Amino acid sequence: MEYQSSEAGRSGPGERGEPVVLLGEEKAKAEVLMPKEAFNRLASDKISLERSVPDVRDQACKHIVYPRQLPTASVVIIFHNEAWSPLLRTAHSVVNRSPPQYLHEVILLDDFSDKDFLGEDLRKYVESTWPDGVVKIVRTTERSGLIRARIAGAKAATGDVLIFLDSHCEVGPGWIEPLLGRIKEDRTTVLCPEIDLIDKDTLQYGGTGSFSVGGFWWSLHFSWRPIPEHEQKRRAALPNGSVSPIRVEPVLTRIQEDRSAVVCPIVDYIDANTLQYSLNGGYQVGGFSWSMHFTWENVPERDKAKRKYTDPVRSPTMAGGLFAADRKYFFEIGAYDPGMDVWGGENLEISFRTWMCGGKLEFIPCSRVGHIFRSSHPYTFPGNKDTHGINSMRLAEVWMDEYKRLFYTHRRDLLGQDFGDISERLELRKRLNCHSFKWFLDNVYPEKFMPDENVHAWGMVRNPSSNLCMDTLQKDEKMVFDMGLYSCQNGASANQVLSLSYKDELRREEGCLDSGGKDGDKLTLRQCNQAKATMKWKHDKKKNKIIHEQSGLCVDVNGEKNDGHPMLKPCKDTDSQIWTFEHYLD
Ligand code: LR7
Ligand code: MN
Repeated sequence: MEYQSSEAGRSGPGERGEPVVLLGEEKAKAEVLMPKEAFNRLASDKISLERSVPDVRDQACKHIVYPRQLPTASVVIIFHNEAWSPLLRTAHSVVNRSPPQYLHEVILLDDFSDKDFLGEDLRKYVESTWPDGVVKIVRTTERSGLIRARIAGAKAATGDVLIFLDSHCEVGPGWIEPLLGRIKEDRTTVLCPEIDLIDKDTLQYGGTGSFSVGGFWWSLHFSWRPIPEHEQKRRAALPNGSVSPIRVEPVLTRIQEDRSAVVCPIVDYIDANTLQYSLNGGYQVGGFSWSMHFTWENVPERDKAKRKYTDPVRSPTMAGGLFAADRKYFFEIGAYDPGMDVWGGENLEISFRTWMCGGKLEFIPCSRVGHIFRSSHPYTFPGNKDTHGINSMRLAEVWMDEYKRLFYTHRRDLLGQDFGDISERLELRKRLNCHSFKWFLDNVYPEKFMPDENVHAWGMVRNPSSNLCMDTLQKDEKMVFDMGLYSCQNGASANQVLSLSYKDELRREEGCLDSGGKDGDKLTLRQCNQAKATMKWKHDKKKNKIIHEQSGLCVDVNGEKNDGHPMLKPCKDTDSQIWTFEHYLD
């Protein structure tokens, strides 16, 4: 692969993805810029626009040979007032690391930026750097927001496959072939590369380390989750030793790669009588018996295990910015909701819609793209609107059926707000004959916890004598914290929703109450873990106690202070140990 050798001997700040650390005056200057740009622009400006990045792919990825005929790509990079060096480093990395025969074009879609250097200067730079015209600039005539900007980019594109990127990315070696190969194999797949982290302070390019898939919170924010067990099983159970069909046709290429390889095709059957051609389902490798006869053997575990690092991983959702789809298919399944403004929500919308309307969403482990994760948005939100909130309302109203209630539990403030006209999106859903949201939950995201379904009880957990309820006190559920108490809000506060699950957990969406089990211990909310005996609780609506199973101690309201915490106490007959759930389901 040429790009690797040409990048090998480079030296300079940030090469090989190394961090750039500023000192003295420069450091001070960078700190002043930080709040505005939300990343270290001075560090970025020091780094070559064509810097090398480490090849963080698994070794097994490097041995995959793709068909020589792949669909062509239009890479669409949308931006609004992006800084110069990250924007152009994105473009350079794409041109330098994509085989030219597959790169139909790179579209820099300017969403009505008002920074001078993004006007004429950018045009001149692009025309002189890429005189063959492979990089094009398309500009919107009003601020469109990232959703409509992507639609505009997709409409301007003419390649077979669309690949969207944020305007502060660097693609890794070999990033494009696995995306194009998989779409060639199945045009109804929507694909995300594995997203690597580019540090906002030092611009260091670091691998993600562990593979994750996308989930969501009922507040309709995106979350990362470990690959669930059912997906690991599905991948492990793919036909014994079969390799993805994108590895067929590789005989010559394989020998070109390694002249010491002796290569056999898979042998299919042609029936001697009927001449019917049928595929060899087995995909085995050759062995021998001690009587010196040839035998067919199953692919040994050691070779199968490698596929764990190369096969597509199905994911319920995507983060949003970095993905590939067959261009025509992207429009067939409804592109994006053009009624969504500026930022937010479109990532879950396209995820739910893809699955519900017959497509698949996958992460491709062998395709790696780095992204600068910034701490805030370095651009304005016209009208100061909560666009994530309103966009999420549109998505909930169109796609989530009765489950939209769980979104509004978190966003009561949105109830009754104007979310615009959604009739065309409802029409689309009907026309495509899409599945229900329940189908999506059952089939694509079965591990998603529903606070008010398949549980013993849920809602406010109230101590009647004090009228205090268990309350997260606004703490972020991703953190570890002690459960608090607050005066009961009569079902109006998402902070007071807890569920008693069939697994005897006292839990929220992802966090479960845990306790050391000693007299006086608080109840700590942390990541649920079914293996933990200290996370099991018993409650029955007759005695109204909440008993910590492992220790046998009872939850006690512990005083009447609003800022207090419930704690474990020896069980006794007292009002301070009485608890009722708002809703009992059995
Ligand atoms: O009005 C705008 N017009 C634009 O063209 C606002 C933004 N943009 C551009 C912007 O210049 C950038 O290139 O849109 C792109 C995305 O904006 P970011 O970088 O501010 O978004 P983000 O990275 O913070 O947010 C993630 O979620 C968003 C939800 O709307 C989008 O889907 C982003 O693309 C998405 N980014 C990623 O998925 C990258 C990986 C992050 C993770 C995890
Ligand atoms: Mn981004």
